[in-house]
Amino acid sequence: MSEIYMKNIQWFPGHMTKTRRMICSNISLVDAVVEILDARIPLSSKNPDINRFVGDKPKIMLLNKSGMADQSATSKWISYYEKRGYTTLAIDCKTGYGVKNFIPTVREKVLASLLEKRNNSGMTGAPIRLMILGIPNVGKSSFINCIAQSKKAKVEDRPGVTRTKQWVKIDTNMELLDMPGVLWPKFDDQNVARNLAFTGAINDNIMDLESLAMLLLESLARKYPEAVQERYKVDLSKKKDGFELLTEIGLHRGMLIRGGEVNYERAAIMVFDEFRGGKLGKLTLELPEE
Ligand SMILES: Nc1nc2c(ncn2[C@@H]2O[C@H](COP(=O)(O)OP(=O)(O)OP(=O)(O)O)[C@@H](O)[C@H]2O)c(=O)[nH]1
Ligand SMILES: [Mg+2]
Repeated sequence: MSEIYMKNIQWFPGHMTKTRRMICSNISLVDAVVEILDARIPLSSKNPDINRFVGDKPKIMLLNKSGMADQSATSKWISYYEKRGYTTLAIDCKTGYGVKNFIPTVREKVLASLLEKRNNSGMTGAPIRLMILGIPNVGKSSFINCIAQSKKAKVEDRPGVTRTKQWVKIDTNMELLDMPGVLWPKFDDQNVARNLAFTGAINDNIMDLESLAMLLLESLARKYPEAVQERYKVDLSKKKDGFELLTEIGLHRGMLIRGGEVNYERAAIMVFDEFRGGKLGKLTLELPEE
């Protein structure tokens, strides 16, 4: 990631290197992989290394947090991934949307041939084992809790909550392997790095939130001007840069320090809380054709 946004150059934490190894050493224990993407950033949240780690294991993609994403964009992303051969579902673990389609899709589509083989050889009792992968904070543990209908895995609103692998038995037919979130060591595209930071996949403590909030506001003002105007009462008839937007929003919300200057840190934290909390509406930050 660019030095402008990072306080700390050592940004790829050691625990992620361990997770990458953990994926490779546990992959032979599972029948398929579930890759959870963030429906607001369905391309940026796709780990380019995962296919290499999981080899030819069957795979299903879930676009989670779809309740916070633009519905028409989510449909476009589903066709995008389906066209590329991935079975893909939109879900939301907060509301439960789409989750009931998961087990039937795994049984009837993703693992149909394996289950048929097991059936033919009389091995019907073996449980289906699935590894749950995805970037930090995307909702892997929430998804497991949603399927298990109980709080078996720890969930918090920050990246890096799950620190090691954990098997969760759903019933006699299914076991899910929760994994820590994993990123990749180098972002070739700055937009990808920004999208990950905007949505909360990277620890906020290692970033310059003020510059990041300015970039987020610029991006939202370009893609969803009505949402920004509606929420923050800024006039977007004239093009404004991120600094101007954050200043206007801070002034409007009365977030000032002594002397009347805007408290940019507070304003930035507020913008992130509101964006990540879905207060600006249902937004998707990237579209397949871009
Ligand atoms: N709005 C919304 N929030 C969600 C959804 N799924 C998860 N969350 C929230 O996202 C945050 C992270 O969820 P976790 O389940 O801990 O994510 P994780 O992928 O296990 O994160 P790590 O273990 O840190 O990698 C929590 O605050 C969840 O409540 C969803 O579908 N919609
Ligand atoms: Mg987790």
